[in-house]
Amino acid sequence: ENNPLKAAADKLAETVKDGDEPEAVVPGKPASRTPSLEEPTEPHEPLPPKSDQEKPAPHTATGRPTGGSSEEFSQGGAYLTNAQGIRLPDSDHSLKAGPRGPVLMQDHHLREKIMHFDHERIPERVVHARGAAAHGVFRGYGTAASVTKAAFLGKDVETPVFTRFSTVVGSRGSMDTARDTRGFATKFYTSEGVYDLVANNIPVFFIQDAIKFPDVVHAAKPHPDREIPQAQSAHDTFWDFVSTHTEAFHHTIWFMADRGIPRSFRTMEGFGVHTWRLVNEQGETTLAKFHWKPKAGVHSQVWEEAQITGGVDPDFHRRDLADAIEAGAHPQWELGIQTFPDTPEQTFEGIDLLDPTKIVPEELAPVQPIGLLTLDANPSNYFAETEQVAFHPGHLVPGIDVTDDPLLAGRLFSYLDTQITRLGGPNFAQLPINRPHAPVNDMLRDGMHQTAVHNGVAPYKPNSLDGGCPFFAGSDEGGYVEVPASVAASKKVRQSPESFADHFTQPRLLWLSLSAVEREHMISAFTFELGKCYENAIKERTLRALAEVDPHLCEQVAEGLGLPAPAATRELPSLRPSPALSQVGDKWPTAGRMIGIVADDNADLSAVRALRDQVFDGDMVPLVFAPAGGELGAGGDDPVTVQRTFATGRSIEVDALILVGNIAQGKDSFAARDAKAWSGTVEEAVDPRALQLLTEAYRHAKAVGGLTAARPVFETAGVPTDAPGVVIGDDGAAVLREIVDLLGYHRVWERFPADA
Ligand code: HDD
Repeated sequence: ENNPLKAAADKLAETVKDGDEPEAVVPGKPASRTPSLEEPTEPHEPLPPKSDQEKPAPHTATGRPTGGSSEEFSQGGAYLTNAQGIRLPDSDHSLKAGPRGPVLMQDHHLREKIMHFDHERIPERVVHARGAAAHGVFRGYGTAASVTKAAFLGKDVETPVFTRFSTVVGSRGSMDTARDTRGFATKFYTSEGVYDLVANNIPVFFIQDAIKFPDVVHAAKPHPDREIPQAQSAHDTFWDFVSTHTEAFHHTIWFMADRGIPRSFRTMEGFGVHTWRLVNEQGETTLAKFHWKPKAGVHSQVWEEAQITGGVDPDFHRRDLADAIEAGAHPQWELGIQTFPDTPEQTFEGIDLLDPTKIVPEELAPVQPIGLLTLDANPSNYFAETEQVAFHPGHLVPGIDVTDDPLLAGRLFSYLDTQITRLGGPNFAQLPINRPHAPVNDMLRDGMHQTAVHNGVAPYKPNSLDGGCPFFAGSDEGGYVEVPASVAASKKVRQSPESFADHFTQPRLLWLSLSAVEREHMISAFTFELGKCYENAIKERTLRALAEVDPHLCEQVAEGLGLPAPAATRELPSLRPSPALSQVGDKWPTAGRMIGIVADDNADLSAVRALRDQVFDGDMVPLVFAPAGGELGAGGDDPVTVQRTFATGRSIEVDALILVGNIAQGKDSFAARDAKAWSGTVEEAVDPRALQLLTEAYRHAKAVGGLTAARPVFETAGVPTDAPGVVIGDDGAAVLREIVDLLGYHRVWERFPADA
């Protein structure tokens, strides 16, 4: 009973037809498998191993499994062992000839420990090296059934997923808040096999042809001589490339906009960039672009905030994602598609759908929701999961196929190839995080890091020795059948189509669609980035490109650089703005936002407690800031735990700030001494660190509030109490209500009227 060999043999016997009956396989005896000349035609489970073929024992003598999950492999039992399972009495001292004598070569434990350590790092991803990820679930709405047969998009079908967010340029240890594009890659473990949507938070790409990927990446990475700057585009080689290769301009202008410095992974949109070909049950095809829409709204940092964050909390986005999930504020995105008829031209409203540097404005083709992604669990091991996950745009399921986008073609090669270096061989699909949740029977064999113990003798097709296993699956059995799309018969050329030639109309569309404050941010971003370049020729060339986008943009940046503003070479097109491209204007849910409450021992602690509770009640996160750690009101009935001291906390962590007291420093207090060490002065009536918290939050257009007792802090800081988004009152609950209302718009932009 429960004998897998017998069960498999019985199953096999059932599938064998009359008149062709083989001898029954008896466990322990060789099975007779007379090869038939023809390949069998009925699908069935793989044949059992022959009786003379033993797999490694599935259990140890103590009954512990030797295979299966990774913990069972490498982490079990109460005693420290070496990699061979030998228990160890000591792991702190090398084996020596006497306590002060030489270390002995025969110390095999020392050698194994150091050998393994020496190889702990694997090559980082050549791009997107820095990332953070989470597990989750995707629920299909069933709304896409008319255009795709992909099973995971079916109504209420739930599919486990793993999503990794990343920056592109920086190394693994670089800061999260660099101005950069963000990766947004999702692995769907569907019932039909793995589907990867390898997306970015910017809807277009730098290049139209994958052959130029090494060029753009070499230009953006640190200079090859000194290897600086790290995780920055603000340097000569990047702008040299972008200004001489203007098809990169559309992507570049997107990350010079606020999209380049997201507030959180949770507040980013995602875009599949390419046009994909969807196929429904009837075999009809539709072209489509994928969009992720964050439920929390699209929201960015401001530039100074991003720079401060890079120093005080380089792990800001990673921490934010993990904290939110741990706190139960599970981030969500709706997946949507823009659909276009699959015409022979593959264009829509004059836009070439095969050009990955072009968007289709949502006002022309609405984004139609097809499912919901919820990230609800943090990885338990960064290396095993986040580092070893391997995405590939060619991991597709039936119902989703490729188009002839030349950028996509190169990606379909590159992602598989890169894993061989990064993960040390071709068997990375066997790593736990990459394993499909659908059965795998691939006939791929051997190679570095092979962990499967395959059965059978015939990993080839056709065969009769393994009973014809495994069988082919056509469309009806869920096989992936490529769409028989026509291929243009033409001569071989190294050329782009004429329809890829316009590099400036869509950058202008973005500029025209932004709000005034977003335009000011973009002007500052260009001015900063080009200001970091040394070569005037590069700045001048970029200004010429900016002139083709918009004269105001060009003039303002030129003024900042101290250079003359060139004129456009053509009459700039008047375009209808696309409001969907702006991040400003909508109101969003405030759940999961962070509210700083600033107090000290002299503050009204009952007000602090009440505020803290009300913030929690609104599904937001309160952070109590105080001059020193520990508790406010320590020793009293109901002390308040301090989450951030003035030394460890900065305003960048919070979305809004409420001051409860006047935070004055007693002359001999710890606060006064600490503030003196920090600022060199104890003159001020208000702790200078509280002033900094307030002025920073104010300058970064955050809602700030205070109880009436805190007025002196606002006055000393020079923050006008009647400015937009500044709320002072006696009633903490009322102050918080107003603050939360302001938070729905993310920032108080009207505080700084923009004139762009
Ligand atoms: Fe790429 C990683 C997204 C163009 C070659 N890419 C990578 C990741 C994302 C993207 C999100 C990180 C995946 C992860 O978290 O592991 N890449 C994009 C998008 C593109 C794009 C949206 C354009 C539409 N990429 C692109 C091109 C090439 C590559 C044109 C090469 C010809 N990308 C790679 C790569 C990486 C990668 C070298 C590095 C690590 C990896 O694949 O696994 O193969």
